[in-house]
Amino acid sequence: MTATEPLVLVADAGATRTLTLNRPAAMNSFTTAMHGELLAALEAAAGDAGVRCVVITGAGRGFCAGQDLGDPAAAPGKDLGELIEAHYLPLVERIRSMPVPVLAAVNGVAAGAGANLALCCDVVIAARSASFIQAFSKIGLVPDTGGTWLLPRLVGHARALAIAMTGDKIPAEQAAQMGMIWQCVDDAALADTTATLAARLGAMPVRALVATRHALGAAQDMDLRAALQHEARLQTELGAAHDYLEGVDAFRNKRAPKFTDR
Ligand code: T3D
Repeated sequence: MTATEPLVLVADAGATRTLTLNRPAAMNSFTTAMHGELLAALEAAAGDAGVRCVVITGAGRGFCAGQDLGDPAAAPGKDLGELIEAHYLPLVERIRSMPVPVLAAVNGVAAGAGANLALCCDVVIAARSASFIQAFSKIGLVPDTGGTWLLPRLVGHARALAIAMTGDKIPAEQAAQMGMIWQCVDDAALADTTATLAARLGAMPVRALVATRHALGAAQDMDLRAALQHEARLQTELGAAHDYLEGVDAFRNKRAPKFTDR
């Protein structure tokens, strides 16, 4: 890797934009510079009407090893809370507010903030050789990058607490079995499986998919009545949008729909 090589590679295939974390020698761990490039790439994807699905993956044998522990931003004496607020918080919020589905293609180990970066994506597909490590406890920290919120919701309190306290490596297959991620596939199938799902979701009514992400997240903190009312409000919005009219017309006329809303 040369000094000028991007820290995040950006590639388009149809309406899918793939963002590849590109610090393979350091397991794609986060420096301040890589944070800047990833956030900028996500902003660009959000603003590009031609992008209908985003994939985040890693170069080399790792997905992401969390914070680069050698980066000056994380040097002893620094306020780590400030680092989190400045970089990891905006990253999670940017991903969770993307106007298109976001997939994580976890090609190798995902540790610390790297694990939770994957888990905050909409759909996580991992290679069989990949693993997830809540590495924070091993260096005297708590899970960040949304880990305290995401993990219990994905796997339940008992598993979340044990995973976070032990910092044990959870193999991809076990992660899929316990519902931490969507799917574990053979290493050789990761790219194709991800590309196929990304293309499929990108051809769907992405505005409704994004509203579905929002609705499921919001419902976590609602009682049933509030969730029912929230669903009704969303159907009011979506039912007046182009994609609903298109979907119903295509169904009634037995033709393939062409969804364009974002
Ligand atoms: O500042 C703060 O801490 C606040 C922010 C918190 C957010 C966080 O993410 S805290 C958690 C930080 N991450 C970790 O603690 C994970 C540290 N890394 C590991 O535990 C292991 O490297 C892995 C399990 C990820 C992979 O193990 P393995 O045996 O497959 O590879 P390796 O040999 O350990 O790593 C390969 C290289 O990547 C190695 O460099 P070298 O010796 O070949 O020059 C290693 O130092 C480097 N590397 C891996 N992780 C990091 C890293 N370099 C800097 N920072 C890393 N996080």
